Amino acid sequence: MDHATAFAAVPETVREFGFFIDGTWRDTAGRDTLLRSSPGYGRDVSRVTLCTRADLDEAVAAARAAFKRRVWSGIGGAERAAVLLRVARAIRARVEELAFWETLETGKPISQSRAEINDAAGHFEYCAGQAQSLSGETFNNHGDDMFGVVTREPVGVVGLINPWNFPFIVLAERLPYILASGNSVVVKPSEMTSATTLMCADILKESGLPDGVYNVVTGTGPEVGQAIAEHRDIDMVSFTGSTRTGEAVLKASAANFKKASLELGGKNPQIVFADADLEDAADGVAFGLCFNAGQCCVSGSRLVVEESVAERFKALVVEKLSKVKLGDCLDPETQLGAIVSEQHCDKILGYVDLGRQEGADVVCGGERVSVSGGRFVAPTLLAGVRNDMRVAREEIFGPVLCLMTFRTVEEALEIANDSPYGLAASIWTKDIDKALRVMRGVQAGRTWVNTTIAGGPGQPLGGFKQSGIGREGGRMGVEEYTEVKSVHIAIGKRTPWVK
Ligand code: TXE
Repeated sequence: MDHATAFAAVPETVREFGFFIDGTWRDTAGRDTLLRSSPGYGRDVSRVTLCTRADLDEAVAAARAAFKRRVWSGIGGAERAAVLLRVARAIRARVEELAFWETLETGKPISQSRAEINDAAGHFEYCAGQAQSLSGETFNNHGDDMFGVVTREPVGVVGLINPWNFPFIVLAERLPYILASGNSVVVKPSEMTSATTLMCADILKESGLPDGVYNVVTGTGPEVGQAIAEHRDIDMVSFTGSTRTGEAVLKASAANFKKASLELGGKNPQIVFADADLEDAADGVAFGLCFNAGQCCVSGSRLVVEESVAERFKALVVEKLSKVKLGDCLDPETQLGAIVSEQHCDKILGYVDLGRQEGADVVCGGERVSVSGGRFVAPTLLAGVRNDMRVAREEIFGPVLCLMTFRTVEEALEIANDSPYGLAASIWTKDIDKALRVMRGVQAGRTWVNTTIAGGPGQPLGGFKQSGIGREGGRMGVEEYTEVKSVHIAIGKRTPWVK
């Protein structure tokens, strides 16, 4: 079968995955397993092992041993960079296969999966540079008898707990940053979307990453995820997921006071001023809502529009949403993909009902759409929403947009910031002063002006308030996974303390 045919249709057989410890595959024989049904097609596509705490202990021991052997932590940044660049090349060579499995398990459109896999390679390339340039500080101003240096060293063994919405790109926004300084890793992908994280193990091994540095244990959050957070031989945990689970991870990580980096939920405002290019803004709002079917932590799910243009803007957004192509996830023209699980679909539609009960109008969408055997939710606009309604405060995590209006810049900021979350915000205006004032005032780790969900490896990601702790990506993303050591070095003969 040629390349194009192999990745063109849902496979006839279920793909079995083992798990990966110390450079070797462990098979699923005699183990409890979990079948994954593709959200876009309603057909079983993959099966993973439900690992146990004993499996995790083995993975952590392998990661610790590799760290202590210094096979990765002890080599130079240039050598680490060479491996990371080989990984990037290998990812690019396997874009079609990785994107295909990403789409099958998550339900995202294939064009989006391809873009995410290519972007993932970009993170490995960026981190090759970071591996070589990571440095500390020197203090040559302590006087003639003292010299100071601040060094950075890898934290050790990192536990990485990842979500189902962006399995490979979330991995790539963390893994190469973790590897750049020499750490070892134990990853637990979401039980629903483990394939590409497992496939990454072969890529890393073929690219020369020493055995034991990258380990993958699959399974559920309450079993394996919780055990990672609690594990006394893991030095740092990085978690991406819901704020509620993030709280549990943070509490469990106190067992050995491990470092923690958390990227959590969001309820992100799209603030549209009357002087914006309304056509551009409506397009951006439609994209920000429909990207990953709204199952996105930085989804622009609160539309905060200046009252004088609200009716006109609402019509523009509805027109855009009516043209979004929904359906067959392997069709390159599809823009809006499937909803990850039946339970999650019920949750999204439950919020639409709640919106009605709270007094909102369902202007468009609001219903489930079944095509190609998959489960989809039509892009939905709720108008007449107040910011104190539950639909405006809670993360719906689907293509459901809540429209609110404001009259002044101050009111826009008040609405934007009146949220337990602070992950992202978008500002649409052609007035530079207004854009800068709102950018400064808004409480959000990522802020966009006249665009939304833009980014790349260089700039950090993370949230204010209940959207998280720490930053991933950029130089800070590498530094996050290091410990800082402050060193004072005496020069010359000591002035005696005991006379
Ligand atoms: O997330 P969880 P779920 C939000 C979104 C969604 C809601 C629930 O609102 O509707 O969360 O989704 C692992 N200890 N986001 O239930 O539980 C789990 O196996 C340690 C926002 O899928 O946060 C998975 O690997 N780990 C978000 C990961 O945590 C545990 C992305 C995320 O699952 C665990 C996803 C435990 N006790 C959902 N319980 C974002 N910010 O992008 C579960 N896990």
